[in-house]
Amino acid sequence: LGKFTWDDAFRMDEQLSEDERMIRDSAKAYAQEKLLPRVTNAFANEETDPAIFAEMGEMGLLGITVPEEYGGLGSSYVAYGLVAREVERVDSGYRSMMSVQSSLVMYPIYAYGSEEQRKKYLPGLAAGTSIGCFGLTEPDAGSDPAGMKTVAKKTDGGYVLNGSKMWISNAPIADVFVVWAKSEAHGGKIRGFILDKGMKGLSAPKIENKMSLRASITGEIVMADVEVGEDALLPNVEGLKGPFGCLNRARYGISWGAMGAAEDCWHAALQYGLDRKQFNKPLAQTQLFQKKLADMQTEITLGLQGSLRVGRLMDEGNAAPEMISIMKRNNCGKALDVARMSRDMHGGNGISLDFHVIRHMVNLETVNTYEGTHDVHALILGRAQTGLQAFF
Ligand code: TGC
Ligand code: FAD
Repeated sequence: LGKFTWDDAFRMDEQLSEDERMIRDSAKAYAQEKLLPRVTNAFANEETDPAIFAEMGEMGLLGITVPEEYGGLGSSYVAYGLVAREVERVDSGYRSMMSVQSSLVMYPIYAYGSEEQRKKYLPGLAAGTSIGCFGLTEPDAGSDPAGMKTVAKKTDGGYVLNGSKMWISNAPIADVFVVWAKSEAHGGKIRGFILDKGMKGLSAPKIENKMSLRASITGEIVMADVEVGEDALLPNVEGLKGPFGCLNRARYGISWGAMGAAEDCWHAALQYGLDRKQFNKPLAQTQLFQKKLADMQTEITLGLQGSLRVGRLMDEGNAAPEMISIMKRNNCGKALDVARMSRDMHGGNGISLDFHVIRHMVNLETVNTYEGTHDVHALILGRAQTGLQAFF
């Protein structure tokens, strides 16, 4: 008979390479020792510590799949997923900071950028001494990014950009802005531009009063006649497949990350049930409590195994975007269910930040919404089955 470990039911550990286990363990040690002690205050006070980027850079957690010659780790998508899981086990906001930097800023500069752009930006982003953000969403274009209004007009030596982006992670503290705009010189097609902090006409006001992802700063990007040279254009991609190519990577990472947050909620519920007695016995000795623990274990085990499969296919260059939609959608939805259940199982204590679970729960509301909402991914999967477009 095979061995059964309650918290690694399908023995994921033995499906990983030694390198992957090492990267996972060092991410876990960093997250537990450096991020966990500061997260409650950061969330309560809505404070983002920019030093976290440099710490992550030092640990090699930024740009894990980017080649070493540009400062990355040159490792696998599975390793990237394992890191996302460990960071989000502490907080979805911290994973957000990391995944925007890695998948949404470093990846497009690496994949679509010129050699000069790679050399100029990637080493600082990998070290975390430079902070990046990714501007796709606009006030009137969220699920439908093709409806964006930001435009780039041709000038003599480059372009002038006008428009605004909304809900942009890292924006108020960013040094590097990867923004997407309709370029008149390219027949109105969507093109990517790299903007630098301090450019005339560029500002990134903070969005206040978020009740979710409070440890990760979010802002707008306002572009009022921002003039850039030709060298700001990402030369090697055109159309929505540019931003979507980045989103495929980030969505995949989120599928792992959400499971990390869910695991933290599950383990907390188990421990709480063992410690807390009502009616003269531990809560964990009741049938209802055990049924909920079994549901959590089942969903998390299946979710992690699915992400691992997609990660292996990504590492072979053989994953389809629809596979990523299945995993992003299901793991976020299931993580939210687990967090809500765990919150309930903690009774009154469940609403206190001291028990961590409600923080995960409200964070996962965002995770379920950004990078394609739960329902938008259903429509992607519905289209793939029926051949029928249900977006509009
Ligand atoms: P559609 O007609 O389907 O496609 C337009 C073009 O894009 C190509 N494409 C893809 N390419 C690569 N990977 C994918 N996943 C792709 N999906 C589509 C497609 O082949 C086509 O190319 P071409 O050459 O033929 O033009 O596009 P649509 O306009 O009908 O839109 C479909 C829809 C609704 C699925 C899409 O717009 C969508 O996914 N909406 C959700 C928007 C979204 O995810 N926004 C995320 C913003 S970034 C963010 O949230 C960061 S949070 C990060 C954090 O803090 O962690
Ligand atoms: P909408 O698109 O208006 O959707 C509202 C509701 O309508 C949803 O339930 C949706 O599922 C539903 N809906 C939409 N279209 C359809 C349809 N055709 N059929 C049925 N239902 C539909 N964006 C970036 O570009 N960069 C970032 O770094 C970034 N970070 C973010 C950080 C946070 C904290 C948050 C909250 C968001 C962030 N986003 C970012 C934006 C995020 O990607 C969008 O919020 C998301 O894509 C949804 O867009 P929306 O908010 O405009 O909602």
